[in-house]
Amino acid sequence: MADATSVDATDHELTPEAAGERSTASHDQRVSESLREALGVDWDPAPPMPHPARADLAPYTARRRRRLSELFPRDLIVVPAGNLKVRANDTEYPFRASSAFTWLTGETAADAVLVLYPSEGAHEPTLYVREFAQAGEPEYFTSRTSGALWIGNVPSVADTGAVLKLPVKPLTALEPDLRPFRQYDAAVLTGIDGRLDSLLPRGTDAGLKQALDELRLIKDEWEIDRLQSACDATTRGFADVARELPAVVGRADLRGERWLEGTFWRRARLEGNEVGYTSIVGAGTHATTLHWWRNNGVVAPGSLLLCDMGVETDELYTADVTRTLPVSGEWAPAQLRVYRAVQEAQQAGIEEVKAGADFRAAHRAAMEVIAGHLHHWGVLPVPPEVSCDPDPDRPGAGLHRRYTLHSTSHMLGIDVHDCAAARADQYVAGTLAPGHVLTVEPGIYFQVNDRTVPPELRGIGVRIEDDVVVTDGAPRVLSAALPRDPDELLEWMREAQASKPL
Ligand SMILES: [Mn+2]
Repeated sequence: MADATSVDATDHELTPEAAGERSTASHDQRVSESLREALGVDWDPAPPMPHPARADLAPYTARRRRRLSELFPRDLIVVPAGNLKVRANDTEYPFRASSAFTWLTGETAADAVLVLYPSEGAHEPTLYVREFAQAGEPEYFTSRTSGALWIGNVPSVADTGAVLKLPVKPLTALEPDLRPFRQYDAAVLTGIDGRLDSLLPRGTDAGLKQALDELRLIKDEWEIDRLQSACDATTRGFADVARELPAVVGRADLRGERWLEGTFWRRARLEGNEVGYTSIVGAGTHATTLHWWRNNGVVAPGSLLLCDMGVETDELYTADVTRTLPVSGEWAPAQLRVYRAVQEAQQAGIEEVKAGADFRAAHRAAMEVIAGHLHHWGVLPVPPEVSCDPDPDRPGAGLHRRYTLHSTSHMLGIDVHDCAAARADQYVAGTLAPGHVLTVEPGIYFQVNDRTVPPELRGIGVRIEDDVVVTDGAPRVLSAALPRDPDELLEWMREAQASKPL
């Protein structure tokens, strides 16, 4: 940061007087009296900042708020976006609004709060948003966190209301508006905005978090369109990685995994908000570590590269996709054997993603395929039907999990592991319905130090992950543009490597 003159490191409520007298950051210069006076005058209004939300969103958020309202007909409902979090000293992490808040409003700004006021069996919404200090106000120049000159303007209250199509007030109105409700048992999404929690000391979750996660299980058409966009951008990011892969293979002077992580991240920033979760880029034996996100390894020739990466759109919907690539552009026989087994398992899983099926059906189908191959290879010492028996007390049950480690599916949406607070009967023990979006992501992981595995298979890790929508008919694979067939994957890599980056 090149901020030589700011006086306001952390306290955006700093008074003009204090701003003139204090230098709160160690590297700041004091603002002279003359400068402070000069900065207060002779400005035209700061250029307005259009609200970034899509114009077609408002009818969907209105419907979502109505559905929430119906579940809590008499309650004051309060859902905050959350606040900036300190990374170190006076620097913060990039802000990312709470998922339920954005789902209900389309807003993504820090400190914003949605309040649904009960009114005759329904609710009247008000969105409170932070305004930034404008030209002529002292903090226009002096505040690092809310000075429009310092960090850029934000959309006005009026423009926010016009785009999101709901009543909007400045954040300064929140405290007085909530004062009559201090003794009220409000339903608050707690633990996200500490200042808000203190405004409503009797507020409790009251089942709100669970209700919101259950409402979010079924995606509307707008959300599926955004998830498709996330998958399309993710597909382009994978092509970027495939294109740059040859440049890092075998380069001991480069941290090849880190380079490729950066390659994907650039695509995520170009086409969306960010990556939806920390990218996993594991070459060679790192592919057998499920959450390998140190991404600091060398990409050795002849190894496999497992990339689990997803672009999060500006509206905060994320893809969650994994491909495992042979870095030198050809499969070694042992690698191909494992890859084909995982692909067969994934296909069996995807075919179970249909309305009326158990959520766990895809997992069962994928595990039966994998256990069959493991047994055939002499790795699994019991028949697959024994290992896949759901009765944990049966001798031999679950032994295949040593090599598969994780479940095959989770819901996907604004959160990569979406709707985690939904009750089991609505989610993991429930039934699939049109509008559910889930991953299908089986894997086989042979640890390099596993004595139960034939030496030629040790150190091989393969996962294939796609994002699938439940429809009234066949499953719709949002990430289908990325090939999964091992031959098509090689052809796709060659095409990417023959293409120009821009
Ligand atoms: Mn996943």
